[in-house]
Amino acid sequence: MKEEQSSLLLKSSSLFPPPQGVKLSYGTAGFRADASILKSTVYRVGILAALRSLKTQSVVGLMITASHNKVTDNGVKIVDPSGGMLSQEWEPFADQLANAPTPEALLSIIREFVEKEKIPFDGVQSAEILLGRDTRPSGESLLEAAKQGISSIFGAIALDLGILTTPQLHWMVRARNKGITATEPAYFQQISSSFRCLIDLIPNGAKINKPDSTVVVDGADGVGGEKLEVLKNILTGLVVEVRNSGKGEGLLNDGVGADYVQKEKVVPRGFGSHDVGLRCASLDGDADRLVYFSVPADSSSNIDLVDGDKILSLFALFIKEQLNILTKKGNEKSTNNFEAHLGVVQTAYANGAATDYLKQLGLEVIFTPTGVKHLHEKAAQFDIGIYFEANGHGTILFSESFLSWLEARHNELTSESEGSEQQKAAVRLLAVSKLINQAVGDALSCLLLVEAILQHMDWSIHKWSELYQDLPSRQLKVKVVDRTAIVTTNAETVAVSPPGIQEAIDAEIAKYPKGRCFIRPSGTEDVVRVYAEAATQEDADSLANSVAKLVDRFLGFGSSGQ
Ligand code: 16G
Ligand code: MG
Repeated sequence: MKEEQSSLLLKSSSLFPPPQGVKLSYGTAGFRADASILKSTVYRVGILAALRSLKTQSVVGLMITASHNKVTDNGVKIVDPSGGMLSQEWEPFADQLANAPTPEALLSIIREFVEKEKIPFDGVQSAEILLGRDTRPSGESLLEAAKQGISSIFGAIALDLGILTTPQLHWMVRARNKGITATEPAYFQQISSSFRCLIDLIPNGAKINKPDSTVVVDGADGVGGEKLEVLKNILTGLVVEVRNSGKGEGLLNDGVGADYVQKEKVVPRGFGSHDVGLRCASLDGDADRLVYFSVPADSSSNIDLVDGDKILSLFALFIKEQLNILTKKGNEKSTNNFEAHLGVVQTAYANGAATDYLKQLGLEVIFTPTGVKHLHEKAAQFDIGIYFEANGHGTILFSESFLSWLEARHNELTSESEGSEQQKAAVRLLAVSKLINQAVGDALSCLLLVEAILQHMDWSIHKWSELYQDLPSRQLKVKVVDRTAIVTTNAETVAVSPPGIQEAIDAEIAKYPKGRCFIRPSGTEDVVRVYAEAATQEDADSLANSVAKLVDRFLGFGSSGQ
């Protein structure tokens, strides 16, 4: 590393001292903490982003958001050149950078890493980083810190894209590296036109004048609500009413948003008995999660939740149907067929009834640990891989080889039999691949796909919700001395440490019909999470409670000395 580079790093990092007595970890989805202690971390992630861009010789992204966390928190994460999450191999380096106590320690960590990774670091190569942030008030000054980090690496430039949803930034990084226009208008144009294409192909003509063609969306008082206000004006074929768009008095994620709705199973602020029967949806604070809900007739605050599992089921059903039409044996040449491998990916939080339903559709279902990076990786192994967490984060991935086959087949069908059912199925699948965000789960694009499929099927939210009945479940969290004492395996369904705890959990599960329960350390909060499912709500509650007590007995504050 050149002398000037080293002294620039020493000088600039001395302006961003790390917080005292805090150990930061890249976690499930980047660094997150109270915004007041994050400047140094964000500055250092700026350096990390520049190094990642140099290493990959591609554009990377840096997003400032704390998603569904409270408004006073913030966070930062990196978008890899593919548009996905930062390579997990780099996470330990991110932790080291964030926790280096002094400018000198920071410099030596960087030096060592640059050498080990053979990063071209001569100031000749250039690095480019796209920056985005959500609507949190702390975002602007943190973004400045990120810019300082980036400009402390010679040859690195930052392009500030301002306020964006997290999935928009992922989409833009991916687009940029593919040589496609990477702007917000281009993003809106792509998702609105592919939505329109699906609507135009609805059997028996568009049904947009039906009374339930309106979807009412809770924008969590965040960036998603703000962007949806723009998107809805360029959409045709759907009426969107946005509430909690961030323009009013309401506070981000405060009694609103997908995380609140999914966990509490109650209406968000601004919704109530006047919405009985309407199709409602909720985005999270950075618009990478989506859940639907409706307010039942006898209620003003309880909801009928239509979660990520049901979104996944709806998508799987539609894709499977279109694939069947496209590849059905007929008079076409058999060489034109492609045995597309369609699979779905879930986590242990998926409701047991959802998994049964998907299996019964004949789909291959696989499980991974919690966190988008794990699900995404597995879904990418299929020709068409659909992944969703119950909390509403998910997308559909199409492999390059399937897409090139689909393009070719589409061209062939268009010249041979334009307007045939098969040709329409090919157009629909191509439209889905453009509508759905291939980089990461995206609430706005998923919302449009759900709406297009519901119109296609001519289904109400109730019909959709009745695809299967969720098993009653309960989630609890337990504060413990050290949550890392829990080590899990089999996609987090079995705790291998502390010794004996799994046997004790199994003994509890055995007491309840259809009982299922697991524990895992949270990747975003200092707690252990307990999930339980059983045939009745009472049983699910009781199972969750007794396992929470077990966790407390093994690892709680009264457990030391055990
Ligand atoms: C993060 C993850 C989400 C996961 C959640 C679990 C991403 C983009 N987000 O929000 O997928 O479900 O963490 O939180 O990966 P927990 O570990 O606190 O339960
Ligand atoms: Mg989020």
